[in-house]
This record gives sequence, C-alpha cells and structure tokens, in this order.
Amino acid sequence: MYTVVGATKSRAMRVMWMLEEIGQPYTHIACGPRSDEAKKYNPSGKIPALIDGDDVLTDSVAIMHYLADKHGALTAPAGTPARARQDALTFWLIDEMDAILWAAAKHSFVFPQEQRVPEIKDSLKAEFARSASILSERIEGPYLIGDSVTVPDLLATHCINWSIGAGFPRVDDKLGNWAKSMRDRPAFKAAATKEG
Ligand SMILES: N[C@@H](CCC(=O)N[C@@H](CS)C(=O)NCC(=O)O)C(=O)O
Repeated sequence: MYTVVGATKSRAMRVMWMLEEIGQPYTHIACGPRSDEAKKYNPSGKIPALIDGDDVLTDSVAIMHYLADKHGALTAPAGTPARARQDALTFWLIDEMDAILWAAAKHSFVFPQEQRVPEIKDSLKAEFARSASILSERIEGPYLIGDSVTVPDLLATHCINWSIGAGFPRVDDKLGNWAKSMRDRPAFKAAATKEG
C-alpha cells in the first residue's frame, strides 16, 4: 500500500489524483510543507513524498511518472517518440505554469518578508496568461494528447486550479471548460475531498 505525504491542498494532490486514476489504494499523511512530519520523509521539508515499501520518493512529477510507468497507465511507454512528446509537454508545463505559480507563491508567503518583491506578481500573472493561451490553443480533444488521459492532463489541471486559488486572472472559456471536465472526473473528486 502506498502512502502519500503532504497536505491535499499542495502538490501532493497530484499524486493522490494519480493514485485514484489508477485505482491504487493509499494512506495519507496530511502534513504541511517544512513541518516536522514532512522532514521525516524529505529532509528539505518539501512535499509531496510517496512511500512505497522501503523507498521514499520525492517530487510530484517524478512520482506521477514512477506510478505511470510502474502501472502502465496515463502515459505513453518509456523510450518511445510518443513519450518524448508527452515529456516535452510535461516539462513545458513545469517551466511555463508551475514555475510561475511557485515564483508568485515565494513572493507572497514562502520567502521571508524582507526578500519578497510583490511587484513581480503582475509580470508573473501576464506570463501565466500567455502560457494559458498557448495551452488553450493546443487543446483539440478531451485530453491534451490523443484519446486518453495522461500525466500532463493532471499537471495542467492542477496548475490551473492553483492559479485560481492564487487569484490569477481567469483562463479563457475553452481552457476553463476543459479544466472543469478534468475536475469532474471521479478520481479528481475522490482525491480533492480527502481531509487535510
Ligand atoms: N518540484 C517539487 C516542488 C515541491 C514543493 O516545493 N512543494 C511545496 C509545497 S506544494 C513545498 O514543500 N514548499 C516548501 C519549501 O519549498 O520549503 C514537486 O513538484 O514536488
């Protein structure tokens, strides 16, 4: 049985959603970033972590790929051009969405007060809006790639949800409706309603 370490309202949600999608049971340690509990599993205090037997794995996207490869789900097979294209989209989302949201978080509440530069947030919001338009244009079907859900669908939806929570401008209706359809998935709802 897997154990997910990290609060539901953090990047741990990505891992919980992934586990729900692939139908794997898990227990949940709902601790916050930098908490003593988080540091037991990752000395940096960063969440999420995944406990799988004797192994403790870190980084939400690394964990999602680990689970996708291990269970042969939500991914193109490793070592194929299809996987390289999928990975390119995943890394684009990390660069162009996750990193922007994380920078905004750092300048809102993560950094000590004296290191925050709140003025940077307008520029980050504009950058995120550009990324959201690019992503919106690329959506053709129910999923970002092909006819089935893959890791980047979960990552993109999580980033869009995060942008809403962070008070970023709304994404366009096409992308917003797509994200809503992802949030309507039973696996998303099961993970999102976990306590903590
Ligand atoms: N790239 C990592 C980022 C992990 C991360 O920064 N998580 C945040 C919470 S969502 C955290 O633990 N922040 C505490 C810190 O950076 O000290 C991932 O995707 O797991």
